[in-house]
Amino acid sequence: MAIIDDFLKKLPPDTRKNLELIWNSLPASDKQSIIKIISAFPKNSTQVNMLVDLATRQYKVITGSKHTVAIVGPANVGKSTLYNQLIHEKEDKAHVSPVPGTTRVNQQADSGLFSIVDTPGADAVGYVGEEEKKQAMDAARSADFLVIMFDAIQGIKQSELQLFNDLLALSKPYIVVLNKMDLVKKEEQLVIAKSAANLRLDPNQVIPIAAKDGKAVSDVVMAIAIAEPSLITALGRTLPEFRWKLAWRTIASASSLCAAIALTPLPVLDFGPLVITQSVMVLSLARIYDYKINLARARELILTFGLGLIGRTLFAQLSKLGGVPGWLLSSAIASSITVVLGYAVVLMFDRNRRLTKDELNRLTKTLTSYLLDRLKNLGKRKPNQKTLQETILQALEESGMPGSTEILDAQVLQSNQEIVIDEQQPPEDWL
Ligand SMILES: Nc1nc2c(ncn2[C@@H]2O[C@H](COP(=O)(O)OP(=O)(O)OP(=O)(O)O)[C@@H](O)[C@H]2O)c(=O)[nH]1
Ligand SMILES: [Mg+2]
Repeated sequence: MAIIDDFLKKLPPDTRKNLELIWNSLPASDKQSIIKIISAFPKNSTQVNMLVDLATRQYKVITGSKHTVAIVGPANVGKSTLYNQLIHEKEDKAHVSPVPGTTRVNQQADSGLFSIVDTPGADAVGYVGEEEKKQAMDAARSADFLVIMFDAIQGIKQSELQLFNDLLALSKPYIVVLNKMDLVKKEEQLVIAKSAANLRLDPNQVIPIAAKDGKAVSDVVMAIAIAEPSLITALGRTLPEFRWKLAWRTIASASSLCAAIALTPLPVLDFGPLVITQSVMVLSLARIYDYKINLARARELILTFGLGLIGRTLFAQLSKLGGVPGWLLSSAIASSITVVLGYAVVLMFDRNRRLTKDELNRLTKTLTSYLLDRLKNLGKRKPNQKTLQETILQALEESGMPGSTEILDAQVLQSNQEIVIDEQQPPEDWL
């Protein structure tokens, strides 16, 4: 067991606690196979690092502790306006005015999803300004997540950049929002691009909003959820219309991890970490759909779908055809069965609908064919895990599946196997 203890030591304490729980609930045979696999890794191997990464990211989802989100930025950018949109109780409303320096002290309230803090402008000068900046930075320091807000009209100058760098130095997860976009007429893209460039960010890392407008709330909430998976659980419970979109994030991330895991030249598809990743995914989906389930039951559920067998059979069939490297086949299949599993459990949790073996089989084939097609650009040589994960994530993102379950629903209804997601034809020699 020393090897597992060594592995667990690499994790942050709260993650370690969760992983220990999961480890303890595994049957002895799984434990044995995981120990065998981990023992085979050289010290500091990328696989171990990947598992550590997997554990930290995936297990965060099931901790579900209370979170604090602080809105920080220069004076008068609209922080209190956004805060008012996010909070639950009207009586907690912050004062809003066109005069810079309206908010003088931190104010905290419940958003229903997380606790939210409005802060004074953190860029003012002079004694009062310093005091206010200190307040804002204190709030940022104690928050779990930062919404860093700038003004589209004021743009990013030296003082904004300085503030941004001070906030980044806190090493908190964050999003950047550019407010008052309603005042920008035609040059929207230009304004976003310029602000992003000044902040040394990519334009798609800047979220344009108009805090005055209620729609900003869903943009901001969604962006927080994407940046911070541990909030997903709380969000799914509170906002049913977001459920599939949130579920999709969990599915896509588990699926790309499974693809990376399946790159290893070890027995694929029954591989312990694959099952662990899938179990945690099922557990996260259960949380999103408010379905009571524990880890042992999640694992049982995975077995009843029999996707491991479907994957192995497909692997055997496709490898006989030749021409496709083994790593590519196993990665595409591992990724597909994880998506199919995610969709199947969502159907069960959400609509009490159970897919048949035939339907599961068909979906797996279609998705594998789609992924093989998308992955073939990687060439014959095995890519590194990061490249593979990114390629899978992009392919899944472009599949049309993230928006709603419609494409998958339509696939289930199709009796014709040749219909392929996103109208991509399967490479004929592969299926
Ligand atoms: N046009 C437009 N005005 C906005 C928007 N959001 C906020 N404002 C206005 O901007 C001004 C400042 O808004 P606040 O929410 O008080 O800004 P703040 O960042 O909290 O300001 P301080 O507390 O002074 O730091 C007010 O007049 C708001 O009505 C927006 O999306 N569009
Ligand atoms: Mg304010």
